[in-house]
Amino acid sequence: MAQSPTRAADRVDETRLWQRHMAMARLGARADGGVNRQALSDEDIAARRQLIGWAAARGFTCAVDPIGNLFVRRAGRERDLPPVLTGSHLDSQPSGGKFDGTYGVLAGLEVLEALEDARVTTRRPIEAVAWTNEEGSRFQPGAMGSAAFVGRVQLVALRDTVDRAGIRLGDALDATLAATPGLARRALGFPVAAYIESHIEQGPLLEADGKVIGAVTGIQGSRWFAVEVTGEEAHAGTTPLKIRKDALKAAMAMVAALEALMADATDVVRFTVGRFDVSPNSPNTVPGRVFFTIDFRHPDPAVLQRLGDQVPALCAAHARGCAVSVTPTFDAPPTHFTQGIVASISAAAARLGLPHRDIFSGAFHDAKFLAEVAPTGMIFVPCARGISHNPAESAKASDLAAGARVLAEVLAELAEQ
Ligand code: HGY
Ligand code: MN
Ligand code: MN
Repeated sequence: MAQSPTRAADRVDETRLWQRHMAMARLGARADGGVNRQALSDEDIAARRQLIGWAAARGFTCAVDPIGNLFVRRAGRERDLPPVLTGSHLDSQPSGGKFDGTYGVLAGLEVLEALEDARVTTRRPIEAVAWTNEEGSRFQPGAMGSAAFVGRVQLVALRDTVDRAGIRLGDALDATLAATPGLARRALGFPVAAYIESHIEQGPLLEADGKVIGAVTGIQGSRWFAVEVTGEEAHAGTTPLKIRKDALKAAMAMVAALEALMADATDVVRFTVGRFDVSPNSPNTVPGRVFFTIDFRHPDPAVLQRLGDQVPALCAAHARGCAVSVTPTFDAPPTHFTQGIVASISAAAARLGLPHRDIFSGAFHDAKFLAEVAPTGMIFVPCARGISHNPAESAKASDLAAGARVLAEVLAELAEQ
């Protein structure tokens, strides 16, 4: 009897998917169980090499573009059609977890393997992609690879960005590309039929609701600023306060004023000062320089504009005789995903008997930029207590596999269109 055509979703292998997460987690492993695999680092290179190795073992071809976006391709029946893309990122926060970003890349690879195992062909090629520098921790801004892919930022302007050790992004990128030789090289950006990204929710809603799948409807807006306060180093014992240009005291006043500006009794505004560098950082020298970052987010573009536009003047108003520069480093308006794609994700979850709900993303993702050039959607799965950007980040193997099954259904459908 002819074997009934299996669905790729039926061939998603929970153990293979989980073991690959554990293998990736060893690349940049922290002693506390988390991951430190920052963009374009040796650890990132190791992760890229691991992905390339798994892809090659299955006969998938790999390609890379000038900003290091890494593509794993499964051919379609009509090879020249624009591919359906899926993926996320392999870079992590300095004290990140095993699943943020990695899940989306490995779920994409898992679906390519499941399609092979099910002997399912697709009209269009399907590619799993690892976007460069989604986190924006080492080099600002975030989602750099996907933003460059859609032409939102120019690579040439990014190459001179430096990390805290003074290493240029261009040099780290060249070293990364040189460390993965032999890959087909692509131009930056090409036509994409559709893009689906799988990701842990990084929040508590799915777990609290007892849902396994989130059909993501959109992403809130983000505005980042880099603030540099320049005062005058002076002796802590001999310098009267009234003649000091104390960069730390000024920066503290700025942050206090920003906190008052961003105060929101409904707790919708997200305001974070994540980096605060003081120099010379000596107990008995008045700080001459402070660098700090602002990460401000909101779902309403009017609020993003109204509050965000006040940031530079508010910092200047609390300069206390210091020089202040406020540089916008990221400005991404809210994103709303394609209705049809969101519906396909919900329908696939329903077909597979998985409890699901619509959900809006508080975190940004590469899908934010892909949505500018192609029908785009995201699949969320729960993570324990919503914890992320934290070594304690964790997820269940069964939930990861469930998300990959929904991904398989949706990709197979899109790749036949
Ligand atoms: O910051 C973000 O929202 C993303 O997790 N990098
Ligand atoms: Mn992420
Ligand atoms: Mn992240």
